[in-house]
Amino acid sequence: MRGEGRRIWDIFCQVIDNYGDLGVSWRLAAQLAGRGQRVRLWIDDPSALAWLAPDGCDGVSTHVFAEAGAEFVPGDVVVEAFGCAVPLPVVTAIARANRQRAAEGGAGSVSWINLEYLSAESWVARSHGLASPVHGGAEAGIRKWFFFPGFTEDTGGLLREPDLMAERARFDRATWLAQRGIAWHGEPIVTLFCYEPPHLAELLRAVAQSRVLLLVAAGRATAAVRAALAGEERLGNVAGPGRTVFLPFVPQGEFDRVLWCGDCNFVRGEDSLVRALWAGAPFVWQPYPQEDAVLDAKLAALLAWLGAPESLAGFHRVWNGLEPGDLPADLALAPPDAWRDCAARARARALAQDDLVSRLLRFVAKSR
Ligand code: TRH
Repeated sequence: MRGEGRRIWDIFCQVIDNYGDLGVSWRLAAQLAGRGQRVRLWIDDPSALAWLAPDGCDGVSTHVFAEAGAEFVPGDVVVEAFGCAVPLPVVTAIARANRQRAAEGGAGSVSWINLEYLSAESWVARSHGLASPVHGGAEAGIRKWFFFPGFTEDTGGLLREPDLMAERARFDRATWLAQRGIAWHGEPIVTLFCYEPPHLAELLRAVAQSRVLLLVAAGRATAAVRAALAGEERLGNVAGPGRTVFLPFVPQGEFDRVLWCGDCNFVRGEDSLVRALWAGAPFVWQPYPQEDAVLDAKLAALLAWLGAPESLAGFHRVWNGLEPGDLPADLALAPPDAWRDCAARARARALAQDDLVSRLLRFVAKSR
């Protein structure tokens, strides 16, 4: 081991689609570096880093996933993000390094960690921290540890920068919007980061008819909104005082500020859900599209952890196409006190816990 507490990390990430895999891996890498760790991030497709993290981060270097071959020498911790299956030479190198370290007098083994997807489901706590040994072959004897992020003390926790809440408290949305040339006259702000939710047109209709500013995130959300708006415009449904502004891709820190502007934030997937929680305003979540039963279970678990009032839970079920009926869009445009209280209480509960990186550092210290 290289100096107590200061380790070299190899984080492996394969981009499936969207930005969550890279977004979470980068955030983890940057936060580890912020705690004095050295991180090598191995990615198959780094293209989104150009906007997600244009300034890079001291202590984090990026590498080509496929180039982790026979020459690879692992640092102290290998993280496989979201079961991306590290290349076989990496596994072999972990086994070799562990044999060498043992022969040199037990300098501590390489920790091999599978960082899993975030879910509020109850099985997460049961699976967090389990190890899976490799049987047979040259790699026999090494163990892969499963680290599950989560919303409770008995899981791996949530990623949170140490200074995030102080920055949030200092944030002034009028100034921020003005600096970005976005006209704002004090009307409610709703932000939208989504896939292709079935009731999107209803939301856009309601926005048009209210005095609301809708900020739409770049990429798939913008494409979905433009497509829905085109249909609604043909029907003459979207004339009114509400305004829709399409945002460019912005770095992760700026994306937080988009959410800090929102009186209600529509988010999706994994990372933006957590960012919406830290933002503290009411939010509506669209899980990554999967079979209805899986989606239903994930959503129900989150709503239960949130202690969501029935109006918020029902809104989520309709928004995600899990329940028939019209979308009560006006609730999201002027969130009721019950939604605001729920978001504030959930954030306070999460803030009272250690963040993911603190737990991961402790976990690694124990699992070597
Ligand atoms: O992009 P996503 O839909 O990612 C998804 C989910 O993580 C899902 O769980 C996973 O299975 C799938 O990818 C493969 O949503 P998510 O997780 O919110 O990630 C978006 C990231 O992009 C987040 O880190 C915020 C960042 N982002 C910016 O920094 N700036 C932007 O302008 C935009 C639009 C996003």
